[in-house]
Amino acid sequence: MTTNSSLIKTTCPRDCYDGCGILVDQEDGKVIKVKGNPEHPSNRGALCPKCAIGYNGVWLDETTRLLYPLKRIGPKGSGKFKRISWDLAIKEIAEQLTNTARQYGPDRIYHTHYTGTCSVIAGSFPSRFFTHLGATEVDPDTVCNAAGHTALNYVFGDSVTGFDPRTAKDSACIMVWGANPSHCGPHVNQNWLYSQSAKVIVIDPVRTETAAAADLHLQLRPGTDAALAYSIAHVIQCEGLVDSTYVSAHVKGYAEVLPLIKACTPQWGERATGVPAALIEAAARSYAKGPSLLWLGQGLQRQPQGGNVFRACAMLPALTGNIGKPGTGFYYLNNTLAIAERVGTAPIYRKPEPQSQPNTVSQMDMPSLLQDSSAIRFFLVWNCNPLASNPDQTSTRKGLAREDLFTVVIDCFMTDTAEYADIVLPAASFLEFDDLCASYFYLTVAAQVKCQEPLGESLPNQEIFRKLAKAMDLDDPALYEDDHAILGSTLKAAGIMDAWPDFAERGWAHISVEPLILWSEGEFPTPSGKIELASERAEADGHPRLPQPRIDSAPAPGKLRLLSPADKWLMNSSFGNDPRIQKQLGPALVVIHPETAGAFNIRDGDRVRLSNELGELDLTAKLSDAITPGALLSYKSRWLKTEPRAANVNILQAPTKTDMGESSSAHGTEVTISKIP
Ligand SMILES: Nc1nc2c(c(=O)[nH]1)N[C@H]1C(S)=C(S)[C@@H](COP(=O)(O)OP(=O)(O)OC[C@H]3O[C@@H](n4cnc5c(=O)[nH]c(N)nc54)[C@H](O)[C@@H]3O)O[C@H]1N2
Ligand SMILES: Nc1nc2c(c(=O)[nH]1)N[C@H]1C(S)=C(S)[C@@H](COP(=O)(O)OP(=O)(O)OC[C@H]3O[C@@H](n4cnc5c(=O)[nH]c(N)nc54)[C@H](O)[C@@H]3O)O[C@H]1N2
Ligand code: SF4
Ligand SMILES: [Mo]
Repeated sequence: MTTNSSLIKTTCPRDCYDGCGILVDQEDGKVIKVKGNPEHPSNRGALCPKCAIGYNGVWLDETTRLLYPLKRIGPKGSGKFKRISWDLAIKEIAEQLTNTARQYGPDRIYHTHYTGTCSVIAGSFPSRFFTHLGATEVDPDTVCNAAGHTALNYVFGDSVTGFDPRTAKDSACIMVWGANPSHCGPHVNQNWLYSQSAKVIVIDPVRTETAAAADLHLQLRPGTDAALAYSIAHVIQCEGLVDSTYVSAHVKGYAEVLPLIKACTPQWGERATGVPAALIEAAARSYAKGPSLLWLGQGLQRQPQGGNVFRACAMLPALTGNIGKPGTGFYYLNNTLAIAERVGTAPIYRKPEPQSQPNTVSQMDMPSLLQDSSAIRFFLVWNCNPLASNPDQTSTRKGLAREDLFTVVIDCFMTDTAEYADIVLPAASFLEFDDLCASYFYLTVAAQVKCQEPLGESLPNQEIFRKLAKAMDLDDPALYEDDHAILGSTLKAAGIMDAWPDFAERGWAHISVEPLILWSEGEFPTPSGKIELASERAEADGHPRLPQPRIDSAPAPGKLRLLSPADKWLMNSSFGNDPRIQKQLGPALVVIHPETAGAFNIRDGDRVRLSNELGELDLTAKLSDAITPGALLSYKSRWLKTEPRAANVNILQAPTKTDMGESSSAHGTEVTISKIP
C-alpha cells in the first residue's frame, strides 16, 4: 500500500506572544505529527512543551474532541447530552434567538468570547452576527487587559502601537515590568529577550525564570508599582537624566508631575515597595541611559489600581526620550494590522462597517448578571471557558445552572462551561481550516493552513455563524463573506501582496522589511498631540489628572495577597484536559515564602486551605523565596473537572473592577491561609 505524505507549514494561533511556526506531517489527508518549524524566527524549530503534548494529544484525539452537535438531556452541569444533527441544532438556536429578541429585546441575547483562537477570521467573524442582531457583547478585554489599554490611551492616545521587537538589536537595556515570558512566551524569552546584548531588568513580585536570568530583578511587593515608577523617575530627575529636549517638544504635564516626582525618593520607594533603594537607583540609571525598551506586561495591570500603575510606568519613556528612536519604545500588545495601516505599508482598506456599535458589559458584571433572569435570556459562549477562567466561580456556576437561561457553547472540547449548555456545537481546530494569524509581539502576519478535514462534523466558528445567519434569513452580505475573500483583503490590509495560496506557501511575512521605528515623528493621537502625563480626558472620566504615586493598602491582618498568573503547562485553561499535561501539572500548589509560612506554622508539602468571602480552595503548600514575603502564588486556569473539589483559584477571585477599563484585578485577590489538620 502506498501512502501519500506531505509536510505543511502553518502557525500556532494561541493567545501567546510567540506566534510559533509549525510543521505538520500529514499522511493520506490525516495529521500524523505536529512539530516546530526550524525556519521560523520566533521558535526556531521548537514547540513549547504544552503544545508539543497537546497538539499531538487531545487536539488530534477523536475520543476527546467534540465531534457532533449535542443537546442536553440531563440537569445543567450533569454532562448528559445526546447527539443531534446540525440542521436540528441550528434550527433550535435560530428559534431561540428569534423568540428571545421578540419577547425580551435583542439586548437580552448575550455572547461572550475571547482568544480561544486568535486567528483573524475564527476570532472575529462571529461578532458580525451578534452586532447585526443588536445583541450584548461581554467585553472580551475586561477579563484580561482593558485597564492597560485605557491607561495607555490616555497617555499616548494609542495602546497597540508598541515597539518593533527587531529594534532590540540597538537597545542597551530592556525593562520587563510585570510580564513573565518564561511562561507566557517561552520563545520570545529565549530567542528574543535573552539573545540580545541588552541588559535585562525585570520588575515582578515573583522570581520567575525570566527574572532569575535578569541582570537586575526588582522584587517589589504586589500593588506597589506606581510608587516604584515614581522613585525611578525621581532618580532620573535628580541625576539630570531627563531628556529635556524631548520633554519640551513632546510631553505634556511634566511641570505638573515634577513636585510628585521630587517627593518620591528612592528611600521612600524602598519603604513603599520593599525594593532596596540601591536597586531602584541602578535600574533608573540603566533605563535612562538607554537606548531602552519598556515592556509593560498584562499581569502588571491585573490589579486594583492597574490603570494608575500603567500611567505611572508610562512616564519613564516620556521623561527619558526612550521612544521614537532605534532601540527604544514601549510595548504592551501590538495590533500588527493596525500598525501596518498606520505606517502606510498597507493600502487603505475598509473593513465592512458594523451597522451599529455593540452594547457591551464588563466580564466583571457577569457573575451577578448571569443570575438575573431579567438581564440575560440567551447566552452564547465561543472561544472561551468562563467557568474556569472568570472571577467568582460559584456565582458563575449558579448563573449557568439557571433553567430559564438558554445557553449555547461552541468549543473543540467538552469544557466545564460546555457541560452547562443546552446545545454544544463542535468547533474545528486550527489544523482544520485556513486563516491568518497576526502576531501581537512580532510585527508579522502568518498563514494558518488547513492540514486535514475537521474531525467528525466539527466546523470553523465562521461557518457556524453563516449557517445561523441563513437559518434566520438575515440579509447583510457581510454575514456570508467567504473565508478566502477575507484572507485576501486582510493580507492587503497588512501590506502583503501575495494571494492566499502563495502566502500559505511562504508561511509568514513582516509588515515591513526593515525594523519599524514607531513614534519617530513625535506626534501622538492625544488631544494635545503630545504624550500626556497630565490628561484632561482622564480627568473628565473621573480619574486624577496625573498618575498618583500611591500603593494598595496592605491586606487586612491575617490576610495575604494571592497572585494567580499563567501556568507554564497551560494556555489559560486550554490543554488542561490532556492526561499528559495533567501529569506535568501535578496537584495544584500554592507557593509561600518560608517566613510567611512560618508565621502560619505551615511546612513544605502541607495541605492548606485558602479562603475568603467567596469560597475556599485546598492546595498543597510549596515553600520558596521565589515569591515575595506576605504574598501567595497559585497558577490560574485548571479544569474544574480534574480538581478534587471541582474548583480552581478563580473560586477566590472577586469580580472587582480595576480603576480604569472595568477590567479584572485577579492579582489583587486577598485570602486567609490555614493548615488543614
Ligand atoms: N485567576 C486568574 N484568572 C484569569 C487570569 C488571571 O491572570 N488570573 N487571566 C485572565 C486572562 S488574561 C484571560 S485571557 C482569560 C482566558 O480565559 P478563556 O478565554 O476562558 O481561555 P481558555 O480557558 O483557554 O478558553 C478558550 C477556549 O477556546 C477553545 N477554543 C480553541 N480554539 C477554538 C476555536 O477555534 N473555536 C472555538 N469556538 N473554541 C476554541 C478552547 O478549547 C478553550 O476551551 O482568563 C482570565 N482568568
Ligand atoms: N503558558 C501560558 N502562556 C500564556 C498564557 C497561559 O495561561 N499560559 N496566557 C496568555 C494570556 S491570555 C495572557 S494575557 C498572557 C499574559 O502574560 P503576562 O503579561 O506575562 O501575564 P501574567 O502571567 O498574568 O503575569 C505576569 C507577571 O505579573 C506578575 N505580577 C502580579 N502582580 C503584580 C504586581 O502587582 N506588580 C508587578 N510588577 N507584577 C505583578 C506575576 O507575578 C507574573 O509573573 O500570556 C499568554 N500566554
Ligand atoms: S502556545 Fe505559544 S509557545 Fe506554544 S506553540 Fe503556540 S505560539 Fe508557540
Ligand atoms: Mo489574557
